[in-house]
Amino acid sequence: MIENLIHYAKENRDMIYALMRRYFAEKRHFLLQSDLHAGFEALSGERDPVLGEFVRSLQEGVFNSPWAYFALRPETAQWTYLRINSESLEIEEIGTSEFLRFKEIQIDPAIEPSSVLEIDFTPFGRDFPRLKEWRSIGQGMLFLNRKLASDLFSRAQDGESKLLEFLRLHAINGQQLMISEQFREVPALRNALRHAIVELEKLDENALWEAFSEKLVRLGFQPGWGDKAGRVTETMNLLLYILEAPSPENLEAFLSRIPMISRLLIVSPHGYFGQDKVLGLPDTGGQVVYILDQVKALEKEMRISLARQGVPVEPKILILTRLIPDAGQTSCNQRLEKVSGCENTWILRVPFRKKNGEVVRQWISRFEVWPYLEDFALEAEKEALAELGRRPDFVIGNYSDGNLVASLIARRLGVTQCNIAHALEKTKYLHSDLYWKQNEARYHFSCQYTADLISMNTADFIITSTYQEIAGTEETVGQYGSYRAFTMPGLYRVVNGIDLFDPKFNIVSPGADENVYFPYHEAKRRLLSLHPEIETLIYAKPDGQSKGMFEDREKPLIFSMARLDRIKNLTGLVEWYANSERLKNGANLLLVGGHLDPDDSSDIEEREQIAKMHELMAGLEGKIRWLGMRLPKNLAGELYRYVADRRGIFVQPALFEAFGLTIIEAMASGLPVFATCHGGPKEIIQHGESGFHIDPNDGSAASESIAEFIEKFTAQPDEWQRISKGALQRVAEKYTWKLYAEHMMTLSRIYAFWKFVSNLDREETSRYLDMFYHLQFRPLAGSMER
Ligand code: UDP
Ligand code: LCN
Repeated sequence: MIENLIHYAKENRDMIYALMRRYFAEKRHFLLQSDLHAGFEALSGERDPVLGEFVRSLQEGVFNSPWAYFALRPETAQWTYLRINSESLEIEEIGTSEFLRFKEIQIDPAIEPSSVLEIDFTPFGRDFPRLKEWRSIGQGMLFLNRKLASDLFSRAQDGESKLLEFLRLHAINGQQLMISEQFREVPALRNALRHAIVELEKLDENALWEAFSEKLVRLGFQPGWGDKAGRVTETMNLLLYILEAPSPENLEAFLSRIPMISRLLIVSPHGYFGQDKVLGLPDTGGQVVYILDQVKALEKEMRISLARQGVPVEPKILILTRLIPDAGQTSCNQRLEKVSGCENTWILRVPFRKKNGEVVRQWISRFEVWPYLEDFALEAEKEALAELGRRPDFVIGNYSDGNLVASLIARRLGVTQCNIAHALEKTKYLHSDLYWKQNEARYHFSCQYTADLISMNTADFIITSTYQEIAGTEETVGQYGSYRAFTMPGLYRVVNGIDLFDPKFNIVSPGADENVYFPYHEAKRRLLSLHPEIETLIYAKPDGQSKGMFEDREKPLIFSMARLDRIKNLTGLVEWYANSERLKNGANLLLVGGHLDPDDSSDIEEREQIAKMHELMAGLEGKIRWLGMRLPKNLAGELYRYVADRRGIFVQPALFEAFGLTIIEAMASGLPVFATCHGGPKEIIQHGESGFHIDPNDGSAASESIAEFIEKFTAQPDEWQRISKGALQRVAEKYTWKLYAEHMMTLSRIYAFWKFVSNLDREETSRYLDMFYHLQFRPLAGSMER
C-alpha cells in the first residue's frame, strides 16, 4: 500500500498537500481515526481510491510541522507506520519505535528518545509457532492441536516417547494413573495395549473397572482410562491410533479422556467478591457474576469427566480473593465461604497488609491495589496449598490484578496459567498511556499496564469473550491489540508487547445463568410472587433508595442497570433522554445502579456520577425513576422479564464495554437491547436482528434510533417480537455456560500437554519478565501509598 501511495503522491501532489493542510489546520499534535477520516471527507475535488484506501486505514496521526507521522492498520492486526513531510511531500515508511518516539516528544520535548527503555518481545517469539491469518486469531487451540499432531509425531520416536513420559506423569493424591512406571519404551506400551484390548473385548462393555482392573494392572495399566470396559477400550484404541498415525481429532479426543484436572485455583482479588449484596458495589460487577457461574459449570464438567475416567476423586475449586474486615453488609470479612450451587467450591479470602504487616480493613479501589499484591500472592499461595491439599492443576487469573497474582503463583508452583482480562482499562480511557503522568495520581495506569504486559506474556493461554477483545474490528483496535505498541513517555516504550497471532489466544464466551435469566414467555418458571415487590420498586412513592415517580404508568420502559462508573454512562443515557422529546413522549426511563446518597459511596467516580445524576433528574419529574440499590439476582432476573412483559427495552449506553453481561441477561429474557457499539456488544448483537448498536458518542442519533424503534413497535407489535426472538436465539446459540465449560476443560488439557511436550516454558521470556517485574513494576507499586 505504501508503494502505491508514494507513486500516487508523485502524480497528485496537490491532493496530498491539501490533505496535510487540512490536518495541520486542526492545530493539534494528535488526531484520532475519526478526525483523520473527517479531514478527508471535508476535502473538495475528486477522491482517488488510492488516497481513500490510505485514509481508511489510518488509525492515528501525530503532527509537528513539517512532519506528519501516521499509524496505519490496512488489515485487522496488521500495522505499518509512515511519515510525510508536509513541505516536500516526501513519504517514507518508518518503524514502530520511530513512530512512538515522535509521539513522546510531542508530550515532553525534553525526552531524549534514545535513553528510553524499549520493551520488545519479538525475539522471544522467533522459534514459536504462530498463526498466519488474522481471521484465525483467537482459535489457538485448533492451531496447536494440528501443529502438535503433525510436528510432534513427524519425528515419530520423539513424539511417542514424550507422550509416554506424559502418561507416566499422572497421579492424583498419591495414586498412579494411566500407566505404571514399568513402561520405558513405546513398543512395550503398544504391545500391552493390544493385549488389554483383546481382554476387554471379551467383556460386556458396561462391565465396571473394578471387575477387570486386576488383569489390566498386571499388564501395566492404572486407573484413568475409563469407568467401564467400553470406554476403556475406546481410550486405548485412541492411543493406538495416535501411535500409528496421529490426527488432531484423535489427539484432542484422547487428551480429553486423561484425568488431568481436579484442583483449580481462580484468582480475583479486587472489589467485593461475595455471593450476596455485592453486585453494583464499586468494582463489583460482571467479573463476580462470571466467576460464580463459571465455577458451577466447571465443577460440574470436572465431576462428569472424572467419573467417566473412572477416577473417584472429588474435584475442588478455590476462588481466591481479598478479605475485607470492614465489609458492610457483605460476607467479604469471612475467610472461607462455600459457593452455593456447587459441592466443593469455596471462596478463600486473604487480607491485604500494610508494610508493617497490619491487615488493611477497608475496601480499596482497583486502581490502588498494586502495592499489596506481592505479599498477597505469597500469603494466598500458602493458604491455597493448605486448602487444596496439593498444587492446583492450573491457575486462572481474572482482571489485571488477578492475572498478575496468578502469574506469580503459577511461576512459583510450575503450573499452567490461564488469563481472563474481563476488561482491560487501556482502551476505556482515551490516550491513557500517552498522558499516564497526568492520570497517575488517580488511576496508576503505569502499574496496571506493566502488570498487564507481564501477565499476558507469562500466561500459557488467554481466554477472551469475543474476537474483537483481541484483534478489534475493521475500525477499532482490540483491547489486547492496544498493548502491541504504545508508549508511556518518560517511563518506557513498548515496540512489541503482545503478539495477537500467538496461539495462546482462545475465544470462549460466557453465558447468562439459565436458572435466573430465561425468556419472559416461559410462564411456568416465572417468579410471579416477586411482582408486588417489583411494582413497589418501580412505581411506589420514592424512599431513601429510589428517586422519581412515573406520571404515566402505561408507557413502555427503557430500562438500564449498571455500576455507576463514568464509563458505564448511565448519566449519558439520562442526558440523551432529557434532550429527546420523542423519547420523553414515548417511554419512561428506569435506572438501577449506585446509591442515591454520595456519602454512601467511597468510590470517587461513583460519587461524581451520583451528583451528576441528581442534577440531570431535576428537569425530568414524572418520567424517570432511579433505584440506587443492589437487587438480589432472582429479583433482577424477574425484573428483566417484567419489563419484557410490558414490551419495554434494555439500553446499555457505555462509552466502552468489554463484554457486557447485562446485555446477554436482557437478551436471554427476551428484551430488545440497544447497546454501545464500542466493545463486546458489537459482536454479541447482530444489528437489526438480535438487537441494535448505538454510538454513545452520538447521543442524539442514539435517541433517535431508540425512539424510532419504540414508535415502530407501538404501531406494529411484531417488530418487538422479531427482535426479541432474534435475541433469544442468539444467546441460546452462542452464549451458554455449558459450551463454555466443555471448551475450557479441553483447552486446559491441550495447553498442559503442549507445555509439557514442547518444553516451552518460555524460560527466556520468563527471565526477561522477571527483570521487568523487579525493575519496573516493583518500584512503581512501591511508590504508591500502602
Ligand atoms: N448488576 C446488578 N446490579 C447492579 C449492577 C449490576 O446485579 O446494580 C449485575 C448485572 O446483572 C450483571 C453484572 O452485575 O450480571 C454486571 O456485569 P457487566 O458485564 O454488564 O458489567 P461490569 O460491571 O462487569 O462492567
Ligand atoms: C468486566 C466488564 O467490564 C464486562 O464488560 C464483562 O462483561 C465482565 O467483566 C465479565 O467478563
